[in-house]
Amino acid sequence: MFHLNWIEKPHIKCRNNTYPGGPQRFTVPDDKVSLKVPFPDYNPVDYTDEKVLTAPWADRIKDLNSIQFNVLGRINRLNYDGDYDVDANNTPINPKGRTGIIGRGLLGRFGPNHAADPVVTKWARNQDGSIKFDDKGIPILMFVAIKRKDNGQWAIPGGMVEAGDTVSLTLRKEFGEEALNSLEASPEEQAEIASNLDKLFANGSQIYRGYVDDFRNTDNAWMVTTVYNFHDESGEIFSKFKLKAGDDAGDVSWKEITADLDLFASHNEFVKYVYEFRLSHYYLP
Ligand code: RP5
Repeated sequence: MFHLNWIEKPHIKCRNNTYPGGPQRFTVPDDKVSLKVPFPDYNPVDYTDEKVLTAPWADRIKDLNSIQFNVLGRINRLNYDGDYDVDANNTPINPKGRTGIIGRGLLGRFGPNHAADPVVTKWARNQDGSIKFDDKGIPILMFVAIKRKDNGQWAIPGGMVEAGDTVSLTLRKEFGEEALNSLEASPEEQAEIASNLDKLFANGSQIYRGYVDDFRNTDNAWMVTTVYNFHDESGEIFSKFKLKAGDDAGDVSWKEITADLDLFASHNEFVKYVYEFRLSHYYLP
Protein backbone atom coordinates (compact mmCIF):
# COMPACT_ATOMS: atom_id res chain seq x y z
CA MET A 1 0.00 0.00 0.00
CA PHE A 2 1.22 3.45 -0.89
CA HIS A 3 -0.25 5.71 1.80
CA LEU A 4 -1.61 4.58 5.11
CA ASN A 5 -2.24 7.67 7.14
CA TRP A 6 -3.88 10.97 6.62
CA ILE A 7 -1.39 13.64 5.65
CA GLU A 8 -0.71 15.67 8.76
CA LYS A 9 -2.59 18.84 7.99
CA PRO A 10 -5.71 20.07 9.75
CA HIS A 11 -9.02 19.16 8.11
CA ILE A 12 -10.51 22.07 6.17
CA LYS A 13 -13.66 20.97 4.35
CA CYS A 14 -15.45 19.98 7.56
CA ARG A 15 -14.77 23.30 9.25
CA ASN A 16 -15.84 26.96 9.17
CA ASN A 17 -18.85 26.63 6.89
CA THR A 18 -22.57 25.89 7.03
CA TYR A 19 -23.32 22.20 7.48
CA PRO A 20 -25.25 20.91 4.40
CA GLY A 21 -28.93 21.31 5.25
CA GLY A 22 -27.98 22.24 8.79
CA PRO A 23 -26.58 25.00 11.00
CA GLN A 24 -23.48 27.19 10.78
CA ARG A 25 -20.49 25.43 12.35
CA PHE A 26 -18.77 27.06 15.29
CA THR A 27 -15.60 28.69 13.92
CA VAL A 28 -12.42 26.72 14.61
CA PRO A 29 -9.16 28.50 13.68
CA ASP A 30 -6.31 26.39 12.20
CA ASP A 31 -4.33 26.49 15.41
CA LYS A 32 -7.30 25.28 17.50
CA VAL A 33 -8.22 22.20 15.46
CA SER A 34 -5.98 19.89 17.45
CA LEU A 35 -7.53 18.50 20.62
CA LYS A 36 -4.16 18.96 22.29
CA VAL A 37 -4.61 22.73 22.12
CA PRO A 38 -6.95 24.14 24.80
CA PHE A 39 -9.94 26.06 23.39
CA PRO A 40 -12.01 27.11 26.44
CA ASP A 41 -14.42 29.23 24.32
CA TYR A 42 -15.25 26.29 22.04
CA ASN A 43 -19.05 26.03 21.84
CA PRO A 44 -19.93 23.63 18.99
CA VAL A 45 -23.48 23.34 17.67
CA ASP A 46 -25.28 20.03 18.33
CA TYR A 47 -26.74 18.72 15.07
CA THR A 48 -27.95 15.33 13.85
CA ASP A 49 -30.15 15.31 10.75
CA GLU A 50 -33.75 14.14 11.30
CA LYS A 51 -33.46 11.28 8.84
CA VAL A 52 -30.38 9.92 10.61
CA LEU A 53 -32.35 9.71 13.85
CA THR A 54 -34.88 7.34 12.29
CA ALA A 55 -32.96 5.63 9.45
CA PRO A 56 -32.61 1.83 9.65
CA TRP A 57 -29.00 2.13 8.36
CA ALA A 58 -27.96 4.41 11.23
CA ASP A 59 -26.90 3.75 14.83
CA ARG A 60 -29.66 4.34 17.34
CA ILE A 61 -28.98 6.73 20.19
CA LYS A 62 -30.53 4.32 22.66
CA ASP A 63 -27.88 1.71 21.68
CA LEU A 64 -24.94 4.06 22.06
CA ASN A 65 -23.88 2.69 25.44
CA SER A 66 -23.65 -0.85 24.19
CA ILE A 67 -21.64 -0.10 21.01
CA GLN A 68 -18.08 -1.37 21.18
CA PHE A 69 -15.81 1.12 19.48
CA ASN A 70 -12.34 0.52 18.02
CA VAL A 71 -13.25 -3.04 17.01
CA LEU A 72 -14.09 -4.79 13.76
CA GLY A 73 -17.50 -6.47 13.88
CA ARG A 74 -20.34 -6.69 11.37
CA ILE A 75 -19.94 -2.93 11.34
CA ASN A 76 -16.36 -1.75 11.09
CA ARG A 77 -15.64 0.58 14.04
CA LEU A 78 -11.90 0.70 13.41
CA ASN A 79 -10.23 3.92 12.42
CA TYR A 80 -7.21 2.40 10.61
CA ASP A 81 -4.73 4.87 12.08
CA GLY A 82 -4.89 4.13 15.77
CA ASP A 83 -7.61 4.00 18.39
CA TYR A 84 -9.83 7.00 18.97
CA ASP A 85 -11.12 8.15 22.34
CA VAL A 86 -14.68 7.94 23.61
CA ASP A 87 -16.06 10.32 26.23
CA ALA A 88 -17.87 9.49 29.48
CA ASN A 89 -21.12 8.83 27.50
CA ASN A 90 -19.36 6.36 25.19
CA THR A 91 -19.46 8.94 22.37
CA PRO A 92 -16.44 8.76 20.02
CA ILE A 93 -14.26 11.85 19.59
CA ASN A 94 -12.96 12.76 16.14
CA PRO A 95 -9.19 12.12 16.45
CA LYS A 96 -8.41 14.69 13.74
CA GLY A 97 -9.80 17.45 15.92
CA ARG A 98 -12.58 19.97 16.19
CA THR A 99 -15.13 20.59 13.42
CA GLY A 100 -17.51 23.10 15.06
CA ILE A 101 -20.36 20.54 15.30
CA ILE A 102 -21.18 17.77 17.75
CA GLY A 103 -23.67 15.01 17.02
CA ARG A 104 -23.63 13.07 13.75
CA GLY A 105 -24.91 15.56 11.18
CA LEU A 106 -25.74 13.47 8.10
CA LEU A 107 -23.63 10.47 9.09
CA GLY A 108 -25.24 7.29 10.36
CA ARG A 109 -22.47 5.87 12.53
CA PHE A 110 -21.01 7.27 15.68
CA GLY A 111 -17.23 7.34 15.13
CA PRO A 112 -15.83 6.16 11.79
CA ASN A 113 -18.21 5.79 8.83
CA HIS A 114 -16.52 3.52 6.31
CA ALA A 115 -16.45 4.12 2.57
CA ALA A 116 -14.61 2.59 -0.38
CA ASP A 117 -13.25 4.54 -3.36
CA PRO A 118 -12.32 2.93 -6.70
CA VAL A 119 -9.92 5.04 -8.75
CA VAL A 120 -10.20 3.56 -12.23
CA THR A 121 -7.40 4.72 -14.54
CA LYS A 122 -5.94 4.49 -18.01
CA TRP A 123 -3.24 6.48 -19.84
CA ALA A 124 -4.40 9.36 -22.03
CA ARG A 125 -3.70 8.49 -25.67
CA ASN A 126 -3.17 10.32 -28.95
CA GLN A 127 -5.22 9.58 -32.09
CA ASP A 128 -2.63 7.00 -33.18
CA GLY A 129 -2.98 5.13 -29.86
CA SER A 130 0.38 6.22 -28.41
CA ILE A 131 0.50 7.49 -24.81
CA LYS A 132 0.05 11.25 -24.48
CA PHE A 133 2.66 13.25 -22.51
CA ASP A 134 2.34 16.64 -20.84
CA ASP A 135 4.71 19.56 -21.58
CA LYS A 136 7.18 18.22 -18.98
CA GLY A 137 7.33 14.88 -20.78
CA ILE A 138 5.27 13.02 -18.13
CA PRO A 139 2.60 10.55 -19.29
CA ILE A 140 -0.92 11.81 -18.59
CA LEU A 141 -3.18 9.60 -16.48
CA MET A 142 -6.98 9.71 -16.67
CA PHE A 143 -9.52 8.53 -14.13
CA VAL A 144 -13.27 7.98 -14.08
CA ALA A 145 -14.97 10.84 -12.22
CA ILE A 146 -18.64 11.28 -11.36
CA LYS A 147 -20.50 14.49 -10.62
CA ARG A 148 -22.26 14.10 -7.27
CA LYS A 149 -25.94 14.97 -7.22
CA ASP A 150 -25.81 16.16 -3.59
CA ASN A 151 -23.33 19.02 -4.08
CA GLY A 152 -22.47 19.14 -7.81
CA GLN A 153 -18.80 18.33 -7.16
CA TRP A 154 -16.69 15.97 -9.25
CA ALA A 155 -15.55 12.95 -7.27
CA ILE A 156 -14.32 9.37 -7.33
CA PRO A 157 -17.37 7.07 -7.67
CA GLY A 158 -17.11 5.77 -4.10
CA GLY A 159 -19.72 4.91 -1.54
CA MET A 160 -20.46 3.74 1.96
CA VAL A 161 -19.61 0.20 3.03
CA GLU A 162 -22.95 -1.15 4.22
CA ALA A 163 -23.17 -3.34 7.33
CA GLY A 164 -21.97 -6.85 6.51
CA ASP A 165 -20.46 -5.79 3.13
CA THR A 166 -16.76 -5.88 2.28
CA VAL A 167 -14.64 -3.12 0.81
CA SER A 168 -14.11 -5.07 -2.42
CA LEU A 169 -17.82 -5.63 -2.89
CA THR A 170 -18.51 -1.94 -2.28
CA LEU A 171 -15.82 -0.79 -4.75
CA ARG A 172 -17.33 -2.85 -7.52
CA LYS A 173 -20.93 -2.09 -6.64
CA GLU A 174 -20.42 1.68 -6.45
CA PHE A 175 -18.48 1.82 -9.71
CA GLY A 176 -21.17 -0.25 -11.43
CA GLU A 177 -24.04 1.84 -10.07
CA GLU A 178 -22.57 5.33 -10.40
CA ALA A 179 -20.32 5.10 -13.47
CA LEU A 180 -22.07 2.39 -15.52
CA ASN A 181 -25.68 2.80 -14.36
CA SER A 182 -25.90 -0.93 -13.67
CA LEU A 183 -29.11 -0.46 -11.65
CA GLU A 184 -31.05 0.51 -14.75
CA ALA A 185 -29.35 -1.86 -17.20
CA SER A 186 -31.21 -4.69 -18.94
CA PRO A 187 -30.32 -8.25 -17.84
CA GLU A 188 -28.13 -8.66 -20.97
CA GLU A 189 -26.34 -5.35 -20.31
CA GLN A 190 -25.90 -6.32 -16.66
CA ALA A 191 -24.22 -9.57 -17.67
CA GLU A 192 -21.86 -7.67 -19.96
CA ILE A 193 -21.08 -5.08 -17.25
CA ALA A 194 -20.38 -7.88 -14.76
CA SER A 195 -17.99 -9.64 -17.11
CA ASN A 196 -16.09 -6.40 -17.85
CA LEU A 197 -15.98 -5.54 -14.15
CA ASP A 198 -14.57 -9.01 -13.43
CA LYS A 199 -11.63 -8.24 -15.70
CA LEU A 200 -11.07 -4.71 -14.48
CA PHE A 201 -11.47 -5.41 -10.77
CA ALA A 202 -9.43 -8.63 -10.79
CA ASN A 203 -6.24 -6.71 -9.95
CA GLY A 204 -6.42 -3.72 -7.71
CA SER A 205 -3.78 -1.92 -5.68
CA GLN A 206 -4.61 -0.49 -2.31
CA ILE A 207 -3.43 3.12 -2.31
CA TYR A 208 -4.77 4.67 0.88
CA ARG A 209 -6.67 3.77 3.98
CA GLY A 210 -7.69 6.35 6.55
CA TYR A 211 -9.44 9.60 7.31
CA VAL A 212 -11.34 11.68 4.72
CA ASP A 213 -11.78 15.43 5.09
CA ASP A 214 -15.48 15.14 4.21
CA PHE A 215 -17.95 18.06 4.48
CA ARG A 216 -20.19 15.82 6.64
CA ASN A 217 -17.66 15.14 9.43
CA THR A 218 -18.43 16.23 12.96
CA ASP A 219 -16.68 15.95 16.31
CA ASN A 220 -18.39 12.58 16.88
CA ALA A 221 -18.78 11.07 13.41
CA TRP A 222 -16.35 11.11 10.50
CA MET A 223 -15.53 9.45 7.17
CA VAL A 224 -12.80 6.86 6.70
CA THR A 225 -12.10 5.22 3.36
CA THR A 226 -10.12 2.58 1.55
CA VAL A 227 -8.89 3.68 -1.87
CA TYR A 228 -8.03 1.15 -4.56
CA ASN A 229 -6.61 1.76 -7.98
CA PHE A 230 -7.83 -0.37 -10.88
CA HIS A 231 -5.72 0.34 -13.92
CA ASP A 232 -6.19 -0.58 -17.56
CA GLU A 233 -2.63 -0.38 -18.88
CA SER A 234 -3.45 -1.04 -22.53
CA GLY A 235 -6.84 0.72 -22.49
CA GLU A 236 -8.42 -2.41 -24.03
CA ILE A 237 -10.81 -3.21 -21.21
CA PHE A 238 -12.22 0.28 -21.37
CA SER A 239 -12.81 0.21 -25.07
CA LYS A 240 -15.68 -2.14 -24.07
CA PHE A 241 -17.12 0.04 -21.29
CA LYS A 242 -19.84 2.60 -21.93
CA LEU A 243 -19.77 5.14 -19.10
CA LYS A 244 -23.26 6.17 -18.01
CA ALA A 245 -24.08 8.07 -14.83
CA GLY A 246 -26.50 6.39 -12.42
CA ASP A 247 -27.70 6.36 -8.81
CA ASP A 248 -26.09 9.27 -6.85
CA ALA A 249 -24.17 10.50 -9.92
CA GLY A 250 -25.56 13.17 -12.26
CA ASP A 251 -22.72 12.85 -14.78
CA VAL A 252 -19.69 10.68 -15.43
CA SER A 253 -16.56 11.34 -17.42
CA TRP A 254 -12.89 10.47 -17.92
CA LYS A 255 -10.79 13.29 -16.45
CA GLU A 256 -7.09 13.96 -16.88
CA ILE A 257 -5.30 14.18 -13.53
CA THR A 258 -3.95 17.72 -13.52
CA ALA A 259 -2.84 20.13 -10.81
CA ASP A 260 -6.00 22.24 -11.16
CA LEU A 261 -8.52 19.49 -10.37
CA ASP A 262 -10.96 20.50 -7.66
CA LEU A 263 -12.56 17.34 -6.35
CA PHE A 264 -14.92 16.48 -3.51
CA ALA A 265 -13.57 15.84 0.03
CA SER A 266 -9.98 14.47 -0.01
CA HIS A 267 -10.30 13.05 -3.51
CA ASN A 268 -7.65 15.43 -4.93
CA GLU A 269 -5.12 13.82 -2.62
CA PHE A 270 -6.32 10.31 -3.48
CA VAL A 271 -5.99 10.72 -7.25
CA LYS A 272 -2.59 12.36 -6.71
CA TYR A 273 -1.44 9.29 -4.74
CA VAL A 274 -2.71 7.05 -7.53
CA TYR A 275 -0.83 9.10 -10.14
CA GLU A 276 2.42 8.85 -8.13
CA PHE A 277 1.88 5.12 -7.78
CA ARG A 278 1.24 4.59 -11.50
CA LEU A 279 4.22 6.73 -12.48
CA SER A 280 6.49 4.76 -10.15
CA HIS A 281 5.44 1.62 -12.06
CA TYR A 282 5.65 3.27 -15.46
CA TYR A 283 9.28 4.28 -14.90
CA LEU A 284 10.37 0.92 -13.48
CA PRO A 285 13.10 -0.57 -15.68
C1 RP5 B 1 -16.24 10.30 0.93
O1 RP5 B 1 -17.63 10.07 0.79
C2 RP5 B 1 -15.61 8.99 0.54
O2 RP5 B 1 -14.30 9.21 0.05
C3 RP5 B 1 -16.56 8.42 -0.49
O3 RP5 B 1 -16.17 8.81 -1.79
C4 RP5 B 1 -17.89 9.08 -0.19
C5 RP5 B 1 -18.94 8.12 0.32
O4 RP5 B 1 -20.14 8.79 0.61
P1 RP5 B 1 -21.38 8.78 -0.40
O5 RP5 B 1 -20.83 8.94 -1.79
O6 RP5 B 1 -22.03 7.43 -0.25
O7 RP5 B 1 -22.22 9.92 0.01
O8 RP5 B 1 -15.94 10.67 2.20
